[in-house]
Amino acid sequence: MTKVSYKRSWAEPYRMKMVELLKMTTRPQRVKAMKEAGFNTFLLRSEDVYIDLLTDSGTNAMSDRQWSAFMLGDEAYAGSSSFYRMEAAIQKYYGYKYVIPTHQGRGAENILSKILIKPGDIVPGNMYFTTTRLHQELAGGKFYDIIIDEAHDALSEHPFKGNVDLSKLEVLVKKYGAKKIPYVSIATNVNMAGGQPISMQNLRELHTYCQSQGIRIIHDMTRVAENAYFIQQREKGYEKKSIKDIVKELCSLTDGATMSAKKDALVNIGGFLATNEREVYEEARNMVVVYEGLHTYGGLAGRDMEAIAVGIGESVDDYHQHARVGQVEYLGHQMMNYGIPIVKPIGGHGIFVDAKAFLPHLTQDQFPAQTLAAEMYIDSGVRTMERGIVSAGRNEKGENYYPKLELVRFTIPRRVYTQAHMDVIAESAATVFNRRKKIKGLKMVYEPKYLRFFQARFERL
Ligand code: PLI
Repeated sequence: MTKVSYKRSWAEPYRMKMVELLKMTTRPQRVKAMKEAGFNTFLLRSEDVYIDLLTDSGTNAMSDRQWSAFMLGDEAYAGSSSFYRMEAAIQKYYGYKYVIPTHQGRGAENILSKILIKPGDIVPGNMYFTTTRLHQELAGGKFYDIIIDEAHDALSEHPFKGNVDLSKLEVLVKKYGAKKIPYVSIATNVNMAGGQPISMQNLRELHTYCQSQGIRIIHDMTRVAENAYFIQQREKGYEKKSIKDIVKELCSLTDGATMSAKKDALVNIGGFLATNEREVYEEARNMVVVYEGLHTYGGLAGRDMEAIAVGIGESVDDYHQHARVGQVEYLGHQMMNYGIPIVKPIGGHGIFVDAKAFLPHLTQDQFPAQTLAAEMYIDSGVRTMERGIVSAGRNEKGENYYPKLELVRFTIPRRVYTQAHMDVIAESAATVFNRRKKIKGLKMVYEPKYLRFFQARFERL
């Protein structure tokens, strides 16, 4: 393979052969749509959206090779050859021994949590993710955040904000004992911190410590190749290593994994659970039948497994990652040039705008991030997502959590939008930024009981 030259501009290692036409809307149409959606971007109809940055999950564009592989899908109920091709790709690129397919990431989280966690157990992790933590809690565990403090600081420029603070883990081990900790939950490229990576050195030190204590490391490898890209770019000794080799090394320092293939692996649906332990595999193989489907399809069509097998290979290509993260960085730099406050360093899957700094005249109770997401849509039809007080919800006493980070996520789907789209997004953010002082906050007029950010409704103050 030719080495990527990072001295030159990146460009996409593909060209377009089919395009999806979008509906263009006017400002009055968008004002109406936003009102009807109760100022919640989750409640918009996607046909009213011009550039959809709600999530990078399942929104990727598949390649010609993935679409061709679709036609090879073996839809047999049992023993599908598509499963064996997906299993072989996972073993080859990630190195895990045993594989159980699931319909998406949370299907794997459900099964693994049920197998490994007993009521009263402690699950430390490098920041939570919503579904991951919920499954740990539903299995009777309690999540503890052991990520470094810098991860909670939008302004910290630490190159590896996904790192674990080992002293926080040692405190938990001393307090509860290693037997109460079935595993440490490690995400590669930490979503909630802004798509921030863990370093190889930090993971190696964690691995050594966990081995000495007899504690597993379970890897949420949803964005592992993007994490590997940052290691290649930032960590000493990895400059000349390929993303493929770095991904394999990351996985080798962990004992098992859950994966949402809808992100890194470049597909629209799918996931899996992987483990190196025979007993865990045997149990998972039995349990998947209850929740997902037989152990050779786990809720997926044969064609989905074919697309995952091909997508995994494409995701570890150096040129692909250079263009993927390069595009996110391009947008981030455009926004910084306009003076827009964003979480730094720029993450792997999106730009996280600091809504508290963007709209300092709004109190957190006036929902600055929710407000900004609504304003972005009205300005240009760009759909983003609130990650602040609305997402954080309420505690057991019914009081609002007031999270330190009040963010709007501009998530970039893979291989979907062009550099010109990035310019439009940045210009729109700048337009909103220039009239920020005139922007009024929101009040919540409908609040659902669970995961309120999906369906809550708001009105302008
Ligand atoms: O959406 P799933 O069930 O395939 O995967 C759940 C999931 C697990 N871990 C991490 C780090 C995620 O980011 C994740 C899903 N993320 C979504 C949907 C997102 O919009 O970020």
